[in-house]
Amino acid sequence: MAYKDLREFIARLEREGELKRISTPVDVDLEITELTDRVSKAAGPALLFEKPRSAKESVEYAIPLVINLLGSKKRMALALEVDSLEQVARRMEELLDMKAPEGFFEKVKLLPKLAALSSFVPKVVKNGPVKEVIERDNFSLARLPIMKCWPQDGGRFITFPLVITRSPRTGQRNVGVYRMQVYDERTTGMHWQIHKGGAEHFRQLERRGQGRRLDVAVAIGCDPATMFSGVLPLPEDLDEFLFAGFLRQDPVELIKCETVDLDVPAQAEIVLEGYADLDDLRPEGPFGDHTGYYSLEDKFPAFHLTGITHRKDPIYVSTVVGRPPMEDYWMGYGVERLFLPLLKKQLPEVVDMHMPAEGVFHNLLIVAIRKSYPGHARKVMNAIWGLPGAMFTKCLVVVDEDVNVHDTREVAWKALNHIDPERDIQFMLGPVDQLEHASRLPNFGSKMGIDATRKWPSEGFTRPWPDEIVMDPEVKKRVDALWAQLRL
Ligand SMILES: Cc1cc2nc3c(=O)[nH]c(=O)nc-3n(C[C@H](O)[C@H](O)[C@H](O)COP(=O)(O)O)c2cc1C
Ligand SMILES: [Mn+2]
Repeated sequence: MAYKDLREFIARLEREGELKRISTPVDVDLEITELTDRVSKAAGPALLFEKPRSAKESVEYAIPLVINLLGSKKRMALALEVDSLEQVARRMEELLDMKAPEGFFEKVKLLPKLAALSSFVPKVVKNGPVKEVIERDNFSLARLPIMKCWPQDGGRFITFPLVITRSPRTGQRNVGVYRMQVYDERTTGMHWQIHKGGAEHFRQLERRGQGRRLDVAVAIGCDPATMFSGVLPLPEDLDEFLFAGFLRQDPVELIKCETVDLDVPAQAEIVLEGYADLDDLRPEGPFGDHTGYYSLEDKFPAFHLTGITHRKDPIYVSTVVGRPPMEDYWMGYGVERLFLPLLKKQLPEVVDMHMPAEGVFHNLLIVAIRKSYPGHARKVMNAIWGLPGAMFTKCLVVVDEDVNVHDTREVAWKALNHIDPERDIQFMLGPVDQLEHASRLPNFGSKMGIDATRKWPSEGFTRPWPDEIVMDPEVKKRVDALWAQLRL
């Protein structure tokens, strides 16, 4: 049975020994980060801070803060109610196998229309706990235990919001997790990066010239599949809440907002309603980011609140990013496993892929392929750089199928042995992630592909390729028997 809401997930984590309650008052300014970071690095549990406070503001918040909910392989699996993420990947494969159109784009385009998804279309309901308290006049963000994460951060940031918008062109909904810097009690920043769904809707409004305000609703604290759907790089015409329904095998319940024309999860803990204004861009940041560096100040739209609805006793969900690995790495790992079947549909030669934590998603992607023709690795590089999401990959390493991409020591050993750098490294120019700080220009820079496959005579490599050193199996057997006796 799908988790109905955040609480059911928290209760499950507690039963599994995957969540620790902290009743000691802890400061939302930096202290929660430091504690969470230590727990993250030690592969520890989710944390429920029952008494967040702010010494600076002299506040003891009435609302508890939960963090690191998805911060391990086990909790990612619990979130999606599977024994291992491979199970979700298999469900994804089954979904894709129901119809077999040609090519990745057709597949992806088809996703929203698949009959198998139709039973998971969000259900609009009349009542829901998120309406237990409706605040249209006397509302303020100051009651929420919003963290200042790192010393040089430009302020406090809501870090795990589900930002909901509707396309002014097609009416299609989008949900994305974009951080929100608190400017005052009723205004925040809206950090949707240039390539993301929310930013596209904002541009569409500008192009159409029909009004200057884009309705935005923000849900904080939902069932874990719904929260996770906000970080998925889904195609533009696939509603994240529909996909969340597929992930949880039960439709998401939505309910109408009070002050804007949008629907939000009825089981959410807290919903912020408001709009982004084309004429109100403000400095946003700096913010200690996924990369382990601060992303610098830049201009983003302001989000003006028009109301807040919440449960009687809401729980605020936060996350903190920084030097990897942290909670976001495990979310990225979930995305990697879920999207591998989709990648394999388009590129059947792909055997496996992995994004190591140190590469912070876009900086390093390792792909193992079944190599069938000369130049095959280059073909795979070009294809991956043309895919949504994967297009940002800064360093792409293509290895043969016998390499375990999850073992970075094995990858480094084999790849470094296999390359003649001048011959095997391919540079490419194109769009880069907005968080990229080393590229020559914001959002535009170079990428590198490394062909670390064995080189073939048909690729001009006519020297003999040596075998890997492997012990004779008979000898291994004899030594197995000796091993116990020798006590080495
Ligand atoms: C913890 C966390 C914070 C994130 N913050 C941002 C952000 O501030 N801005 C942004 O554009 N993307 C951010 N992302 C990535 C987006 O959520 C992700 O790219 C998602 O696919 C966007 O959805 P969209 O494709 O519908 O726009 C964040 C991801 C995580 C896991
Ligand atoms: Mn989207």
